[in-house]
Amino acid sequence: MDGIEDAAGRTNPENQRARKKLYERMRRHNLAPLWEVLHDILRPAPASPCAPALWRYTEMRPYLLEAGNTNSAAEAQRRVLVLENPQLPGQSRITRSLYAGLQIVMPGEIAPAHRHVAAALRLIVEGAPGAYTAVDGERTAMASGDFIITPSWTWHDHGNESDRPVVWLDGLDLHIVNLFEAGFYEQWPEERYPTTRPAGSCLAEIGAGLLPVDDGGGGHTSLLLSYPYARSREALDSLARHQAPDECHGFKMKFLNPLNGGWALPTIATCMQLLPKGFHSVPYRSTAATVFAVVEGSGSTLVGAERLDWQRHDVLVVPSWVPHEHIAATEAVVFSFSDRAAQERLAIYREQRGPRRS
Ligand code: 1HN
Repeated sequence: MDGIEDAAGRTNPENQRARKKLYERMRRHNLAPLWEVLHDILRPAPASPCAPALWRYTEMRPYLLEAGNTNSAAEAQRRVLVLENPQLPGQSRITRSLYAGLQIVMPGEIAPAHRHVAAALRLIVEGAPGAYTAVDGERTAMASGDFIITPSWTWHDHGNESDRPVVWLDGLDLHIVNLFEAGFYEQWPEERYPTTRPAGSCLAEIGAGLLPVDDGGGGHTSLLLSYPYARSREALDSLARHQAPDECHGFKMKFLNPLNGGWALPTIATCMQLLPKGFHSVPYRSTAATVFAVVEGSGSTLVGAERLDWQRHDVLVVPSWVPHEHIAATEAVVFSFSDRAAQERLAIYREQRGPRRS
């Protein structure tokens, strides 16, 4: 590189002064030299500023409860502790493109109705009979391990009619929407959006693979809003009974939009995986930074040079293109989400299955 620089006269002080002056004059016309920044813009492979990180539920829960007793859900709009990537503080990001947070709704509370372009997913951590989220006027029950979606621009409020706090993990595509400067947000004038359908209708109908005959079938988002854990667990067990585990993922299944066979949400890919006791995966990496949330069991994930030891309800993040492997100490079930769905739509997604490290 030095030789080329010398040939171009870069290291010559007189030349450097001339360049500086050129750049200053150009800047007045909003022009900048690409050759000074090209090495930062074009990299041979993704070099994420994000760090691998682990959030322990035993450490987060006391803060959540304290927040629950400090302000009301109505006052806070959404009472959430944001899981911030340690390398991106103050940005409300767990990865460059995704938001994650733990939300608590105390007994008797309502998180008021609103809607936004950003789509949301919920993984229920501590559910209870009587806890619900309502999407466009239909309530869905929140039990531990359930996966529930809030599609883009749908009215939603959350309530807790049980006698204990309910907690869930939120994931949103906020930073994708904001990158495109396509965000809108509205509050409903009352606490709750009016009821439009009986609780659980969409699960009873679309969950049975049935749709009123003349309905269009929706767009890019799943019309099935709830994927109860009991059924996800059964599906994983069923797969494990007739198939060998994938060497990188164990038994990993994606949450489907039953109307088009694609991902449940158009931007965020969501999966649930079963890792048999003692399973040690072959390293894997992809361009989709991934958030993992432990539903059952314990184990470790080796991410680059780090080892993250996880237990039930912990959350961890693996940055883009960093090889990682999972080791299950007990049988484990792990939920995950990433921006893979958006990357596939943009035709930029890549993955690599690596050889085992010696
Ligand atoms: C939001 O609307 C919810 O509806 C949760 O529960 C977290 C984080 C940022 C922006 C909007 C919710 C959110 C959010």
